This record gives sequence, C-alpha cells and structure tokens, in this order.
Amino acid sequence: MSIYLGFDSSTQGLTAIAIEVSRASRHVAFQRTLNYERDLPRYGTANGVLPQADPLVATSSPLMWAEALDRMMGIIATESGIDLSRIRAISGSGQQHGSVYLNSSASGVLAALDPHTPLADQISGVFSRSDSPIWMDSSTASQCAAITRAVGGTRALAELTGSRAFERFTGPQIRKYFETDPAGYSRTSRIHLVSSFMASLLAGADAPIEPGDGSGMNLMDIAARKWAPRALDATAPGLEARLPALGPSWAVAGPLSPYWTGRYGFPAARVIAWSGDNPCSLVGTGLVSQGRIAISLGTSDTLFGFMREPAIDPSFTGHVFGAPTGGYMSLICFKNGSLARERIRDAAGLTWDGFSRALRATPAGNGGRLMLPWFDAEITPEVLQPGVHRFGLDPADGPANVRAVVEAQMMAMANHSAWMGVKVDTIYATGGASRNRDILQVMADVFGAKVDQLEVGNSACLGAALRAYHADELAEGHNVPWEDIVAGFVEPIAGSRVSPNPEHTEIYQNLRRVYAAREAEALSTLTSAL
Ligand code: XUL
Repeated sequence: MSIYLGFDSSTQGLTAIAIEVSRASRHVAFQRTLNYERDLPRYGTANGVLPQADPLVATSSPLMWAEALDRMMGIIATESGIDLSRIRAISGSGQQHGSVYLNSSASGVLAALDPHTPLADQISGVFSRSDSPIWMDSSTASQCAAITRAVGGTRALAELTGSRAFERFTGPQIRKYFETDPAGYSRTSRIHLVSSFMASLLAGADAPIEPGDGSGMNLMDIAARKWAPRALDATAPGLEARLPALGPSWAVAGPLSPYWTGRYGFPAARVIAWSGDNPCSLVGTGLVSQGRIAISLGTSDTLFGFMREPAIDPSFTGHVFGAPTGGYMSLICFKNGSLARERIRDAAGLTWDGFSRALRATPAGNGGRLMLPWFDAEITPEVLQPGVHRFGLDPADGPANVRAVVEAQMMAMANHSAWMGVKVDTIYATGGASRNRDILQVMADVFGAKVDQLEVGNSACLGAALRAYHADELAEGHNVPWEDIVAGFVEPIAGSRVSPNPEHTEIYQNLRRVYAAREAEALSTLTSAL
C-alpha cells in the first residue's frame, strides 16, 4: 500500500488529503483543513486576506502560509494515524496568480533549515516583500494596459500567453511592484507563485513552476511552455533571472528536505511540482480526457474542461491554462449564476420545488421567448452595465421566466465555450444547483450531451494527491494512464445521469443562434451607449 499527500493552499485555508492506493482498494485516508482567520489569528487576516484601505488591493501573508504548512505536517505526523513510512510522494495546489517575493538569503536558508526550530521563525527574513498579492487583487489596470501595449495588443498577448492581461495575473502584479517599489524589486532575487513557493518549502530548494499555474501569469508562452521573452520584457527588467525554471507538471522538485524528516519523522518522499487550484481540480474532477467538461453551478457558474490544443477564446474572456495532465484546459466564468436563478425564483414567488415544476411545465425552447440574464455586470460576455433584457417574454409570467433564465445560462455556456473546439460528450455537473435534475435536463438538451452529477469536496486537494500518485509512478518508470489514476476516487453519483432529448437539442441548435444574435445586438447597443 502506498500513501500520497495532497495539499491545497487556498485563499481561506490550507487543506491536506492523504490517499491510500493498493491493489485491492483506494480511498481517502485523512483530510483536515486549517482556517487562516480562525487557526492563525496572529496574522490578522479576514478570510485569509490582509486588511487594506484600497478595496482594489488584496494581499495575504506568505509567512502565514508557511506556518500553516508546518502545523499541518505536524498534524499529519501525530494525529492522522497514517503510517508515515508509506508516504511516497507529495504535491499540492495553490490559489492561482498569487506571488511571493524572496531576497538573496532565501535559497541558503531553505536548504539549511534546523528541524528543532519552527519553520516560520527561521524564514521570516527571506522575504523582500512581506505580503503577497493574490488573485482577488484588481489594482493593476494601468499595468495591464502597459503590458498589452508593449506586447502588441490584446490578441497578441492572448495568443502568446493564453489570456489577455488580467489585473489579478502575476505579470501585471510584478510590474506594479517594480513601478511602485523599485528598491524592493531590486532586492528580490526570486519570485515564486504560491504553488512553487510551497513546494520549495517542502523540498528545501527552488521548485519549478509548471505549465498549469505558469499560464496564469501572462508571462509563459502557452504553446511552447517556456517563458515568453516578449512578455517578460513588457513586464519588468531582469525578470527571467528572478523566476524559477518552468518544468513539467510531474517534475520532481526533490526529496522532502531534512527539516521535515528530522522534525516530524517523514520519509524522504518525492516532492512533486505544485500546480494551481483550477488545474488540480481538472484532475480532481476526473476531466482527464477530451470530450468531458465540468460545469459548476454556484454563485458564479464556471465551465472548465480539457483540450488537446491551446485554442484561444476570440472574445478573450475565457482562460486557457496548461493542463497538469499535459495538453490544455479552459476556464470560463459566468457571473450571473445562482443569483440570477434566485432573483427569478423570488420574483415568481416560488420555492426551488416550484422552480422545478415551472421547468417541467414549460416547453423546451420556451416558444422562442428569450432573456439575457445580466442582473449583475457579466464576465462572459463582458457586460459592464448590468440589465436584464427580455424578448417576447412577459416579466409577470413566472414559469416562462424560470425557463428563460435557465435556457439563457445554458445557451450562453454552450455558445461561449464553442471556441474550445471540443465535441462535448459528457458533462460533470457540480455545485449547489446541480442537485436540481430539471436544470440538468436543460443543460443536457442544450449541449446535446449526457450530464452526470459529481459530488466534489476539495477537488483541488484531491487532484493534487492524484498528481503525486501519477508523478511517483512515472518516476518509477510506470506511465499509468490518467483514467486509471482517478478511477475509484472520482466517480459520478450512481444513477444521477440525465440524457439529452434529441428533439430538444435540435430546437436549441436553432435557438442558440438567435440567442447569440440577441446578445450581440444588446452588447453593441451597450457599447455605443458608453
Ligand atoms: C482563477 C482564479 C481563482 C483562483 C483562486 O483564475 O483567479 O480561481 O485560482 O481560487
């Protein structure tokens, strides 16, 4: 029996999962979360974020992340009940885009940590900047504009790096640091992502950045999986020397350093490159082959899936990241998710059961009645001025509005993911609203695909543990197919499948074109009104 550890260093806390794999069985043997605000209060974060005067700025404490890792390793060693000697490999997932700034003392300090002194006490002097900008930061609009200009425009940057410039991406954050604190930037000899920083703590040496998380920086050539000199030059001087190497997602960063073996009795297990939370979730939801996508129906609705080739979203709203399985993944976010469904439900005075009954009582295609459900400013497509648009739809007709909002959401997701060039065969539905089979029926009909409900808890963390398993086998010379890696850990809920009705799918094929035209009209009116 072998044990693999997966961590998830997320915005609000650090989670660890241990999976056991043997010929006879595979299961999650241990799982624990430390919450930064509750369990590490001395850092003063709220939900893992440091207080700021400027609402656009969001930073956190890399020292806190390190202390959480130290605490969690101690918990695994003393409270998990697992046989430490069976641990073969460790990997992790980090909140994407966040960056950690280290001075020239860092590599020496990490390589010579004393097992008798807590980690945080030893590394407090290795940071050239004590806080880390994280993905919730949106204070870099001017840096995004400057980088875009220098690289030759939005399309050029998206084609080169997989995404247009986004405020939270690491490149614009680095440029802002260089512009606002040039002395701090020049004191910085290494810039890590959250993922590669955490892996470096475990290995006691610089861990590589892998293509999954590297593609959230606006710095990596998405096709070549190498640093893109044009993007580096557009960001800050001397940047390449400050970045760790790019390596494959299954790169071994080294054995667990003597700090961990000496302090807690861990074996010298392989430390595998950590990736971002979304790329790890791709594995943790079993999206390891083309034709499967996942749709999470939550506060926002998110669609993500595996792609063989690095296609680019022509509207530049979706992201393309490297997939930790090789190949690529898309990530497309639709802001008007649960909120829009709830607004319509409340306006019609319905319960969720009533909402379902309304879906069942109305015909597929809604007799051509349409809604653009932009209750809030929308990410995909980009809508800065919120507003709900109705076509042939009486706002007072509750059941028709229920069908219109769900059809709109599903058609928008199908239309705005077509650029992936993936023939969708199966959709894994997750998130709160995925429990509603009538919503899933509309999803199946619009996409013309089977929909399975997937119960995922900690998919990023589980994905990290599965990546450790895969990389360890690979290092031993066994290239285990990804399907076999995830089998038994990631399975849809038995009996949850919803199949598409071909007649309905045909109706939606036409209606999707009408929806796209209505959307384009509304967008051009909004743009000309600005
Ligand atoms: C993805 C993104 C978030 C973070 C934090 O682009 O910004 O999903 O990875 O979870």
